[in-house]
Amino acid sequence: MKLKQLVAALGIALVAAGAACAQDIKPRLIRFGYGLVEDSNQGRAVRLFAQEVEKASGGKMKVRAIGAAALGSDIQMQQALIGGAQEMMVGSTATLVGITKEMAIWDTPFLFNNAEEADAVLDGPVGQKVMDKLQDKGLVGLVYWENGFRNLTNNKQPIAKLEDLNGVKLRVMQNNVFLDSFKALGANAVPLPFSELFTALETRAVDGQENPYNTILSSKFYEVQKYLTVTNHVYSPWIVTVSKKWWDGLSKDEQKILLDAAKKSRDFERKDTREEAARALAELKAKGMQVTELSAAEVDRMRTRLSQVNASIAASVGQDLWNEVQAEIRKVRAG
Ligand code: TF8
Repeated sequence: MKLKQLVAALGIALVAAGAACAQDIKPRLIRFGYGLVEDSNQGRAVRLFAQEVEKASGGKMKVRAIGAAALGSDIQMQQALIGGAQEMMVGSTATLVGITKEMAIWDTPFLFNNAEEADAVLDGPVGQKVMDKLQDKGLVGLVYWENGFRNLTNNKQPIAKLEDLNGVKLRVMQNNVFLDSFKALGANAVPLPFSELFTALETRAVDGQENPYNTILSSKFYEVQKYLTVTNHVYSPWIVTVSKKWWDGLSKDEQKILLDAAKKSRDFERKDTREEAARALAELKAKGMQVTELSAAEVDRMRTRLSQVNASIAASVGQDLWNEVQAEIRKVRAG
């Protein structure tokens, strides 16, 4: 390096260091838990978040990413955040319904027709409003990520029509909307945490489950499930949350670093998830899964049957919130 360049480089380094000093950032260790394996869309996005936080804080804030539910199921981690024993996590909004009932709005079957509608509503004022409800309960929501449109797998028989679900023992998330939805479809719905799902499928304690293609692939459900039916029955968001107890002790600069990194991770995660989802079905077929596409008539029957649960969702989240979400969706559809 020439002297002139060296001086210039030093100058830049000094300015950067000065900026970091002017900010109020303390050494912090952030335990960030999640349920899927490291080699998953969830794991990749947590790693990106960790890198962004370390970069923006000049290495002062360190994120320890802990996957595969090693810190517990979604529900156990939520409690750890509320109590202040863990700083951050990402998990399904569906598992938060016991804490914040408004989250159930996102479990409405066939609520969104596509990912663009989901992004617009979740990132818009109603999505923020629902997220902010967490604050009274000791959690701070930062951003929604995409879990994705859910599809059905089972080990009993191909599901090509509603009646084929009769008596199928199906694991659902620990959430009443999912329980009621699959009961309405005729399945024998069993709530279980995700962390117990692979074993439950393997030992045939349950016949089937429903999750996006990405998860069916990353969690290797194809090893223990033969049949996949493309239902896209609901769009599942993930949500990145922080312990409010811990968040309230952070400086404004530190909070901003986390929020900015969370937004970057959201944009990365959605893109990554969509790319993976686009090729995952072919991969699942290649791994030996037998895929059934439902006829349009069967999708309609399923949709009609599932609309039975709408009234109870509206009652539990409040009719006003229900109406607001419907209005937002109409706005997005109108372009
Ligand atoms: C489920 C969810 C899970 C997520 C994950 C553990 O079926 O879709 O994949 O909550 O964060 O439980």
